[in-house]
Amino acid sequence: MAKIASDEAGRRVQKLPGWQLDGDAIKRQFTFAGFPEAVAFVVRLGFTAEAADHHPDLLVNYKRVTVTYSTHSAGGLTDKDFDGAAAATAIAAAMGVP
Ligand code: H2B
Repeated sequence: MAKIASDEAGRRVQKLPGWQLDGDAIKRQFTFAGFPEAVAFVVRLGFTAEAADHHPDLLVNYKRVTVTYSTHSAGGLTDKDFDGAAAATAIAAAMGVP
């Protein structure tokens, strides 16, 4: 999996609402109605991530979930991270978090 150059990564992240570059990673914080919804999101994204064999870092703070993607084996960002970010965004949107 080819590492994406930082200028290209900057262009791609701008197309993902709420996501930002953080060094060699991309991240976004999602805010849900409450803790159960935040945990449900983590479980749903967890199954999607496992099926894709590409796993985000997930931080739960009460009703907020911070999702961080980077491809460890590539030492930076790859297509898999942007696919994962799009999947996380879609799961949250389906739960009413645009
Ligand atoms: N997830 C992420 N974010 N980066 C990786 O390099 C990675 C992964 N590698 N999930 C995968 C699993 C690898 O360990 C397995 C063997 O495919």
